[in-house]
Amino acid sequence: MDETIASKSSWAEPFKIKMVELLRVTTRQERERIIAEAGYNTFLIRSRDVYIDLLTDSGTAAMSDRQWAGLMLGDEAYAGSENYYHLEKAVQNYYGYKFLLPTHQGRGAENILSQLLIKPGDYVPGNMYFTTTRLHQERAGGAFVDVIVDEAHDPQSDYPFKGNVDIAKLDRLVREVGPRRVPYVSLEGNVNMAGGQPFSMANLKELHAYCRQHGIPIMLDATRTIENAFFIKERERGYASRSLARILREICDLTDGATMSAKKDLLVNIGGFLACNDEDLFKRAQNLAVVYEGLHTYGGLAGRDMEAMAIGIEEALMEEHQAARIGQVRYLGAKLEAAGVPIVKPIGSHGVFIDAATFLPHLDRDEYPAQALAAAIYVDSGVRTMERGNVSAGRDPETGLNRRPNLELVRLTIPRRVYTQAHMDVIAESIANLYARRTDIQGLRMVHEPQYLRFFQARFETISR
Ligand code: PM9
Repeated sequence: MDETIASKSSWAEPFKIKMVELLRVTTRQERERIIAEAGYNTFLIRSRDVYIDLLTDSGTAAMSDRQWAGLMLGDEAYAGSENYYHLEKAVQNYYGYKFLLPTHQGRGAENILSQLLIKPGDYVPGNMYFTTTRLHQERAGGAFVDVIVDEAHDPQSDYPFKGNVDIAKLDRLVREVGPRRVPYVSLEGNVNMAGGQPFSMANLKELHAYCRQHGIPIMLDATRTIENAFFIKERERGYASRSLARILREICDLTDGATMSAKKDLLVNIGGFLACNDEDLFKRAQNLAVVYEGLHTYGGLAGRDMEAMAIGIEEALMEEHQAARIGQVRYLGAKLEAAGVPIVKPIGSHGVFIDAATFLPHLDRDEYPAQALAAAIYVDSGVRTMERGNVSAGRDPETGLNRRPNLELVRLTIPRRVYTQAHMDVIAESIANLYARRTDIQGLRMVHEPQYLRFFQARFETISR
């Protein structure tokens, strides 16, 4: 590692606080009422009723003074905003793709990409599903096929690159259906649903060689790929002295295009993009953007949002930023581990994932242990977390049954540059206390199930024994 604060044994936030947002603390009695009114779904709680918000790292970052200053440079022209050209230059420079289409957020880009590349009856292999990504693939007529390494499905495996693609699994699919039924491989950096787990550069190189041989493009979900680059630098031989910017560029150069939710790595509250090297695909994407997003030079964003995103790319690539960001996540994870709380290993980049199936062995998967645990954590301390298990996985379109994934997790997602170490201490203490009383936690019954991405709006009741 470079000789920065990050290279010392302890780390500190590489910023100081200029403005604060006051928090409200509720009573346990209030929280019991609030969670029942929210149907035991943390997405349905009002933000004012939350003490520490670990629901997501999406759009929740604190922007820097440079980014806020960038907002004032917003060129709010309908067409050809200056900020679009700044963003285009930044994406070309750091991600290396030739063409850029801004979108309102990640799923806007996923929608366009899926509609353009997937035909009914196609198969889209990927290194574990992501909720919105798979939904758009399915709505375009494709079937998602999980080709991630087996270790990713085992919360206890401490394999350092659980985001890797299992090339043998991919090859089995390609042989079975033929390469023409595989429009692209969907490759996610720092796989969210596996606990924020990276792929290695060696694996990507192997995947690239395989895909070139079979004429299959690789489409990167670049949402947390700078965090993936951090792990490559830390864990993979030959990368310790390379900059995150160089590693990011090497990743992108091995892929054909990317969808991006800029609300994560890029430290903005809204925004995304689709980027690629194929001009024909780009032209068709620009055209489809006017149906769903807005004109191709703003894609549903204000000019100021694009400016903040362009600045965010540079800040996200600062080594000390990532060292502190991932250091904070690890600090919380280590505290929970020390208290005996079962968590996914290795600790990922964007949050600590509690293994709810091990935490609550008395609950069946169809009593939604992770949903029940997220509700119990909120009642205990006002900390808001998110279910990433049987509710998020949804139903198998063929059987109509719950998918019951092996990973039944509660995600404690850490917003970037928002909370302090003292907040981490409070969170760890509350969860450790709850772990001691875990047998009191009751299962849930789903009483309202929306058609799409049910985890956002589903409602539950407690099952009393
Ligand atoms: N991720 C998250 O909290 C926000 C929505 S789901 C609760 O983790 C990946 C890897 C994501 C992601 C969103 C999207 C969609 C695509 N890929 O939310 O539409 O983690 O900007 O991005 C969320 P948008």
